[in-house]
Amino acid sequence: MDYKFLKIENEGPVCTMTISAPKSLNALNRAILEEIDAFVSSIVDSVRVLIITGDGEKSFVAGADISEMAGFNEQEGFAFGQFGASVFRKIEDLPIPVIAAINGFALGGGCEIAMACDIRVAADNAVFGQPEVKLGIIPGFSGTYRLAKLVGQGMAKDLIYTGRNIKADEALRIGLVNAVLPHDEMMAYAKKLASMIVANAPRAVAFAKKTINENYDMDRTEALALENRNFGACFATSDQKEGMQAFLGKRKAEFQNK
Ligand code: CO8
Repeated sequence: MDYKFLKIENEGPVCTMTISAPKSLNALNRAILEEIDAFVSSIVDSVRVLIITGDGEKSFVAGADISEMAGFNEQEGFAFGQFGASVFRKIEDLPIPVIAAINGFALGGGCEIAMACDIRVAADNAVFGQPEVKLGIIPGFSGTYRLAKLVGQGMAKDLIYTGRNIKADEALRIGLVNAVLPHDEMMAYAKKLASMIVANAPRAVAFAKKTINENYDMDRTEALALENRNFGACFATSDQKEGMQAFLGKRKAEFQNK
């Protein structure tokens, strides 16, 4: 499929999706969200890691498109929020790891799409914030939930109530991002992480993601039982046999994703 707002690049098992609407600093309108939705739904098994980034030097995603939202009534606001949140949930639920490579502004919906990813690496010029209350709205693509989960309620409330922007170093300090790199090294670092993931047993990585995501909202007993079930399920995969035989045979494992 041809996309107007997405650039898709496949390098072996690593796919990079670049959101590209440079005139609005890659702000997300419905058409872009529809393309992301279609792309994420079409990802094939051969893709083992997805990297999401923004086009240009300056911005990852500068939020939802304010010019599109400005005239919404209540029902339209509800529907747009619901659609955006469903697209981000699809990203979060992909059976493969997703790395956000944050190359600049990650504001509002930009911070929210980054938080739907598994791992966030930021360029040193990245700026994060949930400035929605300055516009008379609240984070609507699941930011109230994911930001509080990631950085704690106190810090989430500070950022969301004040709408203040923070730089990459503060985002690192509060745990919003995993790593900060010089701008021109950030994508190489994201790809290095991707290649480390790709070397591992695909089914095990998928089980790990599913387990971490699902036990997030469970109580301890349920969460530990889920881990126990999924740990057991790993032993029904041929990759577990291969991984352990390779270790014992002092050779490199060749995983089949089975
Ligand atoms: N929407 C639409 N257009 C935008 C957006 C945006 N979010 N961000 C930037 N643009 C446009 C600007 O209007 C400008 O367009 P033009 O050249 O036609 O005037 C162009 O991009 C370049 O922007 P600036 O000239 O402002 O560039 P600066 O470097 O001076 O500033 C900033 C960059 C700081 C990123 C600034 O553009 C800015 O503050 N942008 C808005 C950031 C923001 O408030 N984002 C949150 C939006 S709300 C949101 O994301 C809610 C998500 C949940 C939605 C729920 C649905 C109901």
